[in-house]
Amino acid sequence: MILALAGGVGGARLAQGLVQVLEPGQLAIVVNVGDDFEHLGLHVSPDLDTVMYTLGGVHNPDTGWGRAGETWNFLATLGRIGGDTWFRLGDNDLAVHLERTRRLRAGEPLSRITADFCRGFGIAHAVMPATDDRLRTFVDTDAGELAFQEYFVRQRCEPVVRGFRFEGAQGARACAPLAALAAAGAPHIDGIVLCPSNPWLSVAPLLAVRELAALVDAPSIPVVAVSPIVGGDAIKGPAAKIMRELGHPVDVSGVVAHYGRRVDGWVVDERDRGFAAAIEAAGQRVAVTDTMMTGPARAAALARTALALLDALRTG
Ligand code: FO1
Repeated sequence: MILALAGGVGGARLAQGLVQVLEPGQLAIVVNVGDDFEHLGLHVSPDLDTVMYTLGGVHNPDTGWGRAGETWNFLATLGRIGGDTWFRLGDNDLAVHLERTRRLRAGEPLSRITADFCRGFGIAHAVMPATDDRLRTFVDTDAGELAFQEYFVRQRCEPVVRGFRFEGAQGARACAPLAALAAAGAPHIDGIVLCPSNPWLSVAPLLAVRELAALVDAPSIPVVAVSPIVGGDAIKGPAAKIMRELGHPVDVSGVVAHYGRRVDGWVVDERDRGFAAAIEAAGQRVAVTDTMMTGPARAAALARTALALLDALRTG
């Protein structure tokens, strides 16, 4: 069983590659919920929906989030009557938020709701939130502490980042399906893939869930990370800006240093081949390949490279 830890768009893209290579029983995709928030009375789970829509083949390829071919009648009327339209909710997307909110209010766990929704979108692989408990990412900035979507969408990641807080992390436990996998432990979990998601905004809130951190830190479980920084920049999103603001080198070395010993092997892009020697000198393995997931075939190729590195780490 491979665990893939996924955040936003980059995570969803590699997840789409992994599901082409691994059978449903061989892969579990564990998704960040730190971006979740209550909006217009609805519980919105952006990263879960981005993974679900991408694996369901209905995502908007331009934005990475939301549905392809979406219509915006609800939002247009909301605007006319003075509602908040800064967070764009499409008509098809709305069904997921309404039904998720209804079932959460009925006391159902997010992991069970997610499993049912993914089945509805024809997804055979296991997709689950890291936790069924409340866990929220807050970003400390020069404009004060901001809730995640306030920072990311409303203020377009413009405030200068000083740090992060994952509210609820202390008590947040792995969701039931993940707890079962964690209990099965090393022999059952052959390896972990850290998808090329934002290390600070998406992966950190995943690793704030203690059972997940314990699996990543388990000496007997190899961990491979795909660098989200390519050629000194992020493919999408504010990772490079955040690295600059936190004083990290904005390149592969900055990401490698950030994860430290938690990662046993790195997959870096061809353009970052120059970092391979230093990574290996530090005792980690490295694979150099084209990490641009421009489509499903490229995502599957990158997944194969990451899995091959896990195999190499497992067999030593
Ligand atoms: N991102 C935006 O930049 N603007 C939006 O209006 C927006 C709406 C939205 C609606 C549903 C959803 O699932 C995601 C949405 N996102 C939007 C993306 C979201 O903020 C990010 O995907 C994650 O929170 C970070 O990866």
